[in-house]
Amino acid sequence: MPVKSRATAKHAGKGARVAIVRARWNEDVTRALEGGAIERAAANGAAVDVFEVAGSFELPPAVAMLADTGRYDAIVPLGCLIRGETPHFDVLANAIARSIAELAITYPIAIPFGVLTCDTMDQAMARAGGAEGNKGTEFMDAALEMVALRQAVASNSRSSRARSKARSRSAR
Ligand code: DLZ
Repeated sequence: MPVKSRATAKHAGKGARVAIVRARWNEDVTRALEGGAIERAAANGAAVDVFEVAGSFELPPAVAMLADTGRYDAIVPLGCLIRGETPHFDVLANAIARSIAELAITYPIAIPFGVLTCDTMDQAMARAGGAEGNKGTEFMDAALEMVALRQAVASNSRSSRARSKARSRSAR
């Protein structure tokens, strides 16, 4: 049975429990992302706890730790990787993206990919409240929309089960 409700951040925000985990590397950028994310969560009525880790590599284990508490509907990791002279950037970016994707499909909560991967600090600042907007708000939107989708799918399954129970009772 198709899920008919349109899952939007607005539907899910009210009462949602959200954790933000922010990496301190490239802190001007990650603080700006955090500001955007918190603003968007508050505008949608979600309650937010904020945690910090050293760098983006620490984001996946921190997300897993917080997910294990069972306290959150969404956990939003925020980081910023800037390309340097060595292949370090690619190694980190690939490992972090893969780990966050794995967490997102493993835990029954919303976990967006909230890590900027940029060639320069200018590119990063442009995406943290500059010319390209604030990606922190988009990461929070993506998380709240997934919370809404989960709620819609769960309530759709409950209705289907209730309908099939009613049908089997009336057939008796
Ligand atoms: C080591 C490192 C480097 C070179 N660059 C970044 C970066 O651009 N952004 C970021 O969030 N973290 C960086 N780090 C730190 C690692 O993510 C990690 O904190 C350390 O390797 C310790 O595990």
